[in-house]
Parts: sequence; structure tokens; C-alpha cells
Amino acid sequence: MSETAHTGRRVFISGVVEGFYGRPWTMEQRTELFKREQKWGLNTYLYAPKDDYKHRMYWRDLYSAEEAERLRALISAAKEHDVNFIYAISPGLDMTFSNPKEVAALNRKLDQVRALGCTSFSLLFDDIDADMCPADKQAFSSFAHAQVAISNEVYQHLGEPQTFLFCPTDYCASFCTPNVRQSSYLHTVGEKLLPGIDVLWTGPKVVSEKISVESIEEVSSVLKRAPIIWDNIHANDYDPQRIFLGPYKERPTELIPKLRGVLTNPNCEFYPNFVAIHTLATWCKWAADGGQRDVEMADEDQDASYSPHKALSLALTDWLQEFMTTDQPGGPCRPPAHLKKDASDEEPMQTDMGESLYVPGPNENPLYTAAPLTLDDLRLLSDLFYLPYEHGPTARTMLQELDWLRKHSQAAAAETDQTAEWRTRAQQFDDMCDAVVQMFNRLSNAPNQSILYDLYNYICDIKSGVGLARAYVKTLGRRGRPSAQVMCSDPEPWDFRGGLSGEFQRMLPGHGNRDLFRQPAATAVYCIRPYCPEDKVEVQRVYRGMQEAGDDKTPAMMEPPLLSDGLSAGELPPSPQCALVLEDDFGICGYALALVDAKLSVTKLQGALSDSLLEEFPSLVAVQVLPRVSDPSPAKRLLTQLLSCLRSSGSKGVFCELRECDRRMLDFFSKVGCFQPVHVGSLPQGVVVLASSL
Ligand code: GDL
Repeated sequence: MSETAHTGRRVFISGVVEGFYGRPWTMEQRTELFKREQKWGLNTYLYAPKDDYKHRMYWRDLYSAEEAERLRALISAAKEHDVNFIYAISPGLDMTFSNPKEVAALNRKLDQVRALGCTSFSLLFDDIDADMCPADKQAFSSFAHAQVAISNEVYQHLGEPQTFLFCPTDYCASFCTPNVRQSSYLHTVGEKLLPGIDVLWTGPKVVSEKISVESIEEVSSVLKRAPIIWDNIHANDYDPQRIFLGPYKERPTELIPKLRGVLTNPNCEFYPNFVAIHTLATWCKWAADGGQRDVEMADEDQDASYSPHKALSLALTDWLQEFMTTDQPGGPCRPPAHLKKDASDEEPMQTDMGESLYVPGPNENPLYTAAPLTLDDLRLLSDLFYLPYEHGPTARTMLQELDWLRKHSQAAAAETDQTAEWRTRAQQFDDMCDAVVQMFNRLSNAPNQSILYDLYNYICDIKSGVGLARAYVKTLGRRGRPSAQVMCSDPEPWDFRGGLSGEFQRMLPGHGNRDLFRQPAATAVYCIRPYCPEDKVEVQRVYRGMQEAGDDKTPAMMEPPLLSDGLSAGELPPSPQCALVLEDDFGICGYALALVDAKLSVTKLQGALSDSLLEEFPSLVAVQVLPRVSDPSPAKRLLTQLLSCLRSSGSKGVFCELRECDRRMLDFFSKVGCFQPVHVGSLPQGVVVLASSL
């Protein structure tokens, strides 16, 4: 199967790896998968369910007679459908590589599977502790040497099968130290692993947004072979609220001649993987002609390249048919509305009980009927659950519109030039929300219940999420009067969305920083933490850096001296509990320091600040954030947290001093909203004071 008879070129490995955490698929689902793979032109299935005991945790245990029979049946079902069944085992959790008994146990297990008809195998060393036990440290010069030695031995024991795959522990670029090119782990694999063994690779990251040709050329040169992509683009085992129904994307077909193959490790739920696998199959159609071939698209548009958009349309069109196929034994007793014949030629149907179907009388309730699911419904569904790094177009529009409606809510609260536009856009947003509800209703009534049950939690979740947004916009439109739904004083449990995990997330400083909707998506993680005396030097560095980078780039940024300069430069210690720093991956990138009672230090200011100012606004804040923090929200959160610390310390008001030439901070404080300029008679020229009550 791996060589084409006449060209001698090796067949591009394409298909599915069942390699996720969680409930493994059933034998029936796997058999259904083989049928689909055959129909769509995919040729491989890699059996690697992480939570199947005998694949990983209890890898040494042989299959019972009953299990063995089921596995034999599965292997032969794959053969019947021309799918290469690769049996993978993950012994790395607890294997002692240097113990010959362990290698014998591995061989014994694989011999058992071979006796069931399997001819292709794989050893996986992903997601394991990279520290070797003392015995292995003595026997091998590195973990890579240990893994490679065992893999070569098993490969030879099995008679050098045509297909034998190896998954490294460093299976993506981000895991390599210091990088792919200089990774001694990968170099050992490349040099020592026998050339007949293929290597799995997930790309730049575990879940790679994009995989470039250059990145594959780089890893291939180290591995000394073209890798097989283990693609996690549709995997959802890491987040129970997400499922991915978008097209295979951001992998140029020019990759195909550079790769040994692609296996997708998709969503845990079997049925919703229709799109993931169908669109991968469309992409793989280029494989036969080395990444160049055109693919027949339904609309005959002879575009020479793979189009994720068209591939998605093809997949959804086929998927709609599947939704319409009844999968329950006997199906519904009453056909859905769209399948019903005209009332005139309708014959009474028989139920299982042998009773005739209930037909309501003229003044009675009509039977409930559901409108049929449409292709647009499936497009919307896919848009709402698109890809790990991207929402679909409709989802993006909904977020944009909600954002606009929120930002312009003053147009709803008071008659302004924008009020008419606000109302139109609010109505359009409401219509989009309604489309989600209608899609939910039609999906719930589609004849194929297996797909529905796999999707149910997700569509319920998005329906409630959209419902909350809809109610919120209505609240804004009612000019500030709270809606019952949003402001309920005796909430139902669904108001505590996300449970404990949701609460943890909302309390972390990174929360809100990770929305896909933000353009460009924020990628830095920020942390706000209390200032400690050891931070003084770093804070000074931020302060000095900003002084030197002042808008005018003149020493004017240092003149005249301000009380807040003393705070930033470390001459005045901030009040306890009233000092915070902002950190990113590179270190401290901002600070917010305060004096609860500035009067105590005011002598240094030679009376520039009046008593009346200090009476009303006794606290002073000094805030600075480096320009590399391009997202304004961390700075805002920093200030907000500091203000709440001051409030807790009993302060009733706060002020800050800024130089007129420091336009960045002036702009920042004016956007925070609560700070207003205050008139202070004796202020030096070029200094502005802004203040806020607490
Ligand atoms: C991984 C695991 C995989 C899991 C995926 C997504 C590999 C090689 N291993 O790291 O089992 O499903 O992430 O969570 O990808």
C-alpha cells in the first residue's frame, strides 16, 4: 500500500489519528470512519486513544480474548475499506528503557496485535516526563538515545514493517531547546532512528495555527526525513467549551511534496468531525500531483488553489444530507414537516404500539412541526465553532457589532446623531441572535440524533451566551433601565457560567486578554502583582526609559521636579499595599505607585499643591507603562486595581501630576474616564493635575 506500482513514489499518508484525551470512539464509530475515509480518498487510521488503558496507562497488559476479537474485527474492517490500520502504543509513562524485560513486554504486546492482522505500528513518546530514571541514565547518554534504541529494536523485531511511526517527546518546534535547528534531542532522532521509521510532528506548536513550508524544510533537515504531520488543528480535548467545525486551513498545499503525510487528530466527539475530515480530504486531493493539482469544486470555479471556503461548502453540503438521515431504530413516529406528503395523500401511520397516529381535531392544538435544517444553519454553526485561532465570519460580525453597540451606548441613552444608527444596528444584532436560536431549534429537530447529541452541549452553551448578549443590548436600548434577565437578584445556576473554572479565569490578570476577536489578537500574557522593594531598580529603569523617550526628547521631561517623580525614582517609598507592577514575558513593563496621604511628603513640593486640593484628593498616583504594551487594557487594569487599593486604605480622592509634553500619559488618563483636570493656582508652568474622587 505504501508504494505506487509504476512510479515507485511512496503514497502520501493521509487520514485520522484517534490521539486525543478523553472517551475513545466506539468500534462502530471507527468502522463508520473507515467507510468515510474510503469514500473521501483517505488511506490511514492511527489507533492512539490516550485514555484507552491498554494503549498507554497499562500498555504491558495483553488484550483479553474478547477485546482481541473486537480489535481483530476492527483491523479487518479497516482492510475492507482500504484503510491502513496503524496500531500505536505509548509506553513512556513508566517504561524503564534499559530493562530487557520491558522491551520484551513491548514486543509481546505488539506480537499479539500483529497476530490479530495488524501490519503497521507506532511508538509514541509524547506528553511524558523527559527525566530518565537512574537506571536509564546509566545506560543511555540521553532520553532521545533511549527512545531511539528501543524503537529501532521493536521495529526490527516486527520485521521492519512498511509503516512504522515514531512520535518524539519534542514533537513541535516550541518544545525544542533551544530551537529546532539546535535541538540535540531532534538531532539524535534524525541520526540514529532507522531510516524506515517515520516521525510525527505537530508543527510550530502543539496546536499550530499555521504550518509553513520553511518550517517543514527546517525540521526535515534535522530529522533527515520528511515528517508526518499529526495535526491538532481540530483537536478540542483541551477545552470543554470548544469544538471545531471550520475548514482545514493555513497549511499551503505546497507542503504536500515536502511531507510524508498528514493525520488529523480531531474533536473528541465523533460525528461533528465530518467537516474536519472532509476538508482534510479535499486538501489531500492535491497529494497525487505533488501539491499542484486542481480540485473539482461544486461550482465548477476552476481556481487553481485549495480554498478553505469552498472546501467548507463542499463539506457542509454533504453534512446536511447526513443530518437528514434518521439514525434511530424506527426513526421518529411522525416525519418531520419537510418530509411530510400533502395532507390529502397522508395515510395514517402506525406506531410501534399498533395504534393509529393522533390527528388533532379542527379546534385542537396542531401537531408540533419543525422546519428543516438548512445549509445556512450549518454555515452559521460552523462560523460559531470555527477554528482554534479564528472565529467564522458571522461570529466575528456579531462580536464587532456588540462591541460597537456597547461603545456607542450613549447614543441609545440620549438622543444623538447616532441614535437612529444605533437602533438599526441593535435590531440587526438581535436578528443575528435570533438566527442562532432558530438554528438551534432546527438542529434539535433534525432526524439524525447522533450528531445532535454530540453537538448538544455546545449549541446550548452558545444559545445562552448569545441570549445574554441579546438581553444586554436590549438593556442598553431601554436607556439604562436594567432588564430582568441581566439584573436578576435571585439568579438561576446558569447565571454562574463556567462554574469554578470560570471564576478562576475571571480573577486572573490575563482574563480578557485572550479574546480571538481582538485585532490583532493579543498574544502577550500580563501579570499584575504587588510591588516589592526588590522591584525598585526595575521600576526606576521603566521610569528613566520613559523620561528619555519623552515626546519632545528633551530634558524638559525631567523639569520641573514633581512629587510623582520622587515616587517613580524610588526616593519616596509608596504606601504599603498601594503599589503594583505589571509584568510580561520580559519582566516589569509598567508600574502604578501611590501615596495614600501625599500631604506628608508635600514639603518637597515647596507648596505647589494647595491645601484644598490635598483635602479633597489626598492620594497621589504615579503610573507608567512601556510602549511595548500595545494593548491598553493591562494599563487600565493596573490603574483600576490601584484605585481600589486606595479606596480600601480609606482614601476619598486621588490626583496625578503630568507634564504637558507627556501626551501618552495625558491621553491614557483622559481615556480612563474618571480623571478630570483640576485648577491648582501655584502649579509650575507645563504641569497638569488630574484628579478623581474614589
Ligand atoms: C497533545 C497530544 C494529543 C492531544 C493534543 C491536543 C500530540 C502529539 N499529543 O499534545 O494527544 O490530543 O495535544 O490537546 O499532539
